[in-house]
Amino acid sequence: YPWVDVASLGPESSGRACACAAQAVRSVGRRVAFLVMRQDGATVQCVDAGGGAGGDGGMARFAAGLSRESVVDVAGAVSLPREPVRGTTQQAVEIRVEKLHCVSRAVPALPIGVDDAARSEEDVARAKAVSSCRRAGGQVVHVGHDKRLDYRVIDLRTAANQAIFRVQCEVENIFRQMLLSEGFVGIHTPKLIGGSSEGAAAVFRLDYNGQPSCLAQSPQLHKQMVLCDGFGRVFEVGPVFRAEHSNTHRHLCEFVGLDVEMALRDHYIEVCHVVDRLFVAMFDHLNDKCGKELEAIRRQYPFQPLKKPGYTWTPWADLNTEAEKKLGDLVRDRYGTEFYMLCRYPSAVRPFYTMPCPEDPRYSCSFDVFVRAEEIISGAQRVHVPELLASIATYVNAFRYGAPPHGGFGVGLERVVMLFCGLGNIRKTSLFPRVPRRLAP
Ligand code: ATP
Ligand code: AMO
Repeated sequence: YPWVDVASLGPESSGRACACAAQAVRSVGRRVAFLVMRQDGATVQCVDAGGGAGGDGGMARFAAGLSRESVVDVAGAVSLPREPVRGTTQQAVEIRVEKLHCVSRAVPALPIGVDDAARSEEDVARAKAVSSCRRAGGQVVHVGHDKRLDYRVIDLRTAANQAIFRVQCEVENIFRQMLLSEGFVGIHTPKLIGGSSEGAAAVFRLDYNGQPSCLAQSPQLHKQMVLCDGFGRVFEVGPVFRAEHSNTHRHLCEFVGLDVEMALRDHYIEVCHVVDRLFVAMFDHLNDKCGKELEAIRRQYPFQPLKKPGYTWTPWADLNTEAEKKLGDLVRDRYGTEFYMLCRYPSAVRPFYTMPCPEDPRYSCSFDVFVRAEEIISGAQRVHVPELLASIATYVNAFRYGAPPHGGFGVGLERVVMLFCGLGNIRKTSLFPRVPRRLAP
């Protein structure tokens, strides 16, 4: 038999699907077994009707005894099932098993089941109401967030999680492709650095061969230095470390930063235009090309509408989480969009490297971008005049040897996916999230 992908199985296919995981195993009598097999997020039902290997039903009994999540190699003929397949992720055809080989046997009692982890809160509530859900010790099995993360290796097998990380890969891909097509150069800056780059409070400190050092909170200082090196437009995709101490729905201690820095001709609005082109193209692409993935995510995590507006905020303070939400409601209701940019933040609430506005230095040449009322991007024009900068010697010196006016922005990859997909918690968009009390798996 030729090797086939489960996702592309059709009525005319015939072949062998290798290394599928047995998501569900069920037997009927002693001669018939049903296996729901999963490969790369697609599932198909395999029926062992007792015909294979001698026809005495031995193979069906072997199949029925397989533990869930065992990796199994199946060969057989594709046929249309007697009853149409229920469940939206499963293939409309089934495989009549002729050969079956268990490649790797999973332990019989899994700490969490993939079908349990795949259940939405609504599914659990509905199942409780009709009492038709699988029960363990009289309880409907609902897998809590921490338990999912403890057993992330199983949790990541759900259709929604498979889709989330495929969407994340697309976001990173579009970021690179689009910037490369506009003449940006990809760079890699050091993650072990001598001091904090954003604010001393949220920095991980460590010993670097006897010298005090930090894990980079952003590539900020080095991406600016590269700009002074004659690269007119650069970007970086790399890890960013923040010593966050409280658990929030949108902060990780390690995340993937998407950073941009570029020379400016006239005004920091040139950076805003890059952000606009990049993210409009990105969101259009996700809507056009990731329909299947977005549907799989929505099936488990339906989007919740935002609350109503009505809020006052003092003009010289930074926005807190609640103020961001209220602003989001107002913009959505007035302008019909959940993707917008806020410019000219008060200088006092922006980092030391931010350029004050020439016409009124109480404001700064800076902006943040919001999706569904939460920040995904921070950006600004930078101070390129050495006398105006704080004293980090190697950084300030870079501006003494000739430095063009420049600006840029930073985006959190996990936040883009969380907010685009309305997921509500950044732990869902990090493969192995690092939050204050979690260092494993
Ligand atoms: P960044 O820290 O990179 O600027 P951010 O979204 O955290 O991104 P901030 O301006 O720092 O933006 O914070 C905005 C608001 O988010 C804060 O006023 C606060 O309400 C909340 N917040 C930020 N960091 C934390 C944290 N570590 N713990 C709890 N709340 C936080
Ligand atoms: P800022 O500190 O706002 O700006 O970070 C930029 C973007 O990174 C994301 N982000 C986070 N994501 C997950 N967990 C966190 N703890 C976290 N903190 C921030 C957000 C945020 O918008 N140097 C500047 C950027 C620049 O001006 O170029 C900076 O780091 O999406």
